[in-house]
Amino acid sequence: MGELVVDKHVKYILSVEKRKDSFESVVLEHLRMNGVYWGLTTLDLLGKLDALDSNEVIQWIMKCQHESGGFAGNIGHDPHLLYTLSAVQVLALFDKLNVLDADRVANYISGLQNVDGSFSGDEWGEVDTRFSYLAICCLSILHRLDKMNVEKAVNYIVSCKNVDGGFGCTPGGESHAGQIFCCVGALAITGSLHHVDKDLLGWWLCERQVKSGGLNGRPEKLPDVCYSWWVLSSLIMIDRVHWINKDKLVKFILNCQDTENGGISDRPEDAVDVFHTYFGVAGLSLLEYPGLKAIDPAHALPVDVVNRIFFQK
Ligand code: GRG
Ligand code: ZN
Repeated sequence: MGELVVDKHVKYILSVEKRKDSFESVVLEHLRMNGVYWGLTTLDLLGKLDALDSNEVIQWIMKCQHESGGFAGNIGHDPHLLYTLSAVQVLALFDKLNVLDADRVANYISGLQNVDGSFSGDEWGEVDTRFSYLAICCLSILHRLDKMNVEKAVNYIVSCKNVDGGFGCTPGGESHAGQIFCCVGALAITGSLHHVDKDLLGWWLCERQVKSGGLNGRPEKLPDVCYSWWVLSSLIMIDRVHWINKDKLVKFILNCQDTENGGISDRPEDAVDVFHTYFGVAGLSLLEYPGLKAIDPAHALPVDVVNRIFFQK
C-alpha cells in the first residue's frame, strides 16, 4: 500500500494559496475564507503551519470583517456564519483569537437565532441545521455560548432527528451524513448527546462503508473522501468508530492521492482539490494515521489548538 505523500500535499496547498488568480481561485473567490480554513488546518495537521506568513493571513482575515461583526468569504463580500466560523478557526490555529472583539462577533451570531431556536446562515434567512452547528461551534470557541439560547437550539436540532437515527436540514428532511455531522457536533459541544440513539445512528453510519472501503453520504450513493470526515467524526463522537473497517478506509483515502503533484480527490482517478485534501488528511488523522496531529471531531480543529482554547485560559 502507498503512503501519505506529506511533502507533496504541503507543496500542493502552498501552491493553491499563492495562485490567487488561477481558475480554481476565481471560481471560489466568494468562499475564499473557507478555503483558507481547509488549507491551513490541513497544513497544521501535517505539522507545516509555519510554512506560511501568519501576519499576512491575519491582516487579510480582519479585512473581511463586516461592520455587523460577521466575516465574509472575501474582502467586500457579505458576511455569513460559514465564513465567520472559518475566520475564527484560522485565528485559533495561529493562537490569535485575541485580535477579535469576541462580543461583537458573538452578537452577530446570536442575532441570527430564530424564535424556534434554529439559525439562519445570514441576513437572508435560509434555515438549516448546518447553521446551528456553525453558530454553536463558533460561540463555543469564543467562550460565548451564553449569548444564545442553547436549550432552544438543542430542541430545534432534536426536531430534525429521523426514525433512522439520523438528522436532516430541517424537520422531516432526509438523513444525510453531512447534516448528521452538524447535528451530532452541535449536540456534542453543548453536552446534549443523550438525545442521540447511538446504536441506531451508529448502524446507519457504519452502513455507509462500501466494498472499496470508502464511505458514502446516503444509501445507494457513490463513496467520496469527504465522508471520511462527515461519517467518521460522527461515529467517534457517539463511540461507534470500531463498527467500520479502518484499514480499508485508510487504503481508500490513500488511493485518492495524486502521488506526483500532491492533493487528494473525492475518489480514485478524479481531479484533486483543497476541500478533499482537507477531508482526506482529517479522515486519516481520525484514523490515527502515523505522523499526523490529532483532530477534534466536534470543533474540526487540531486537538492541541482545542486544548489551548479550553484549558489554558
Ligand atoms: C467546520 C468541518 C466544518 C464544517 C462546517 C458547512 C458545514 C459546517 C457542514 C456541511 C455539512 C454538509 C451538508 C456536507 C455535505 C456536503 C456534500 C458532499 C454534499 C453533497 O451532497 P450530494 O447529494 O452528494 O450532492 P451525494 O454524496 O449524496 O451524492
Ligand atoms: Zn466530496
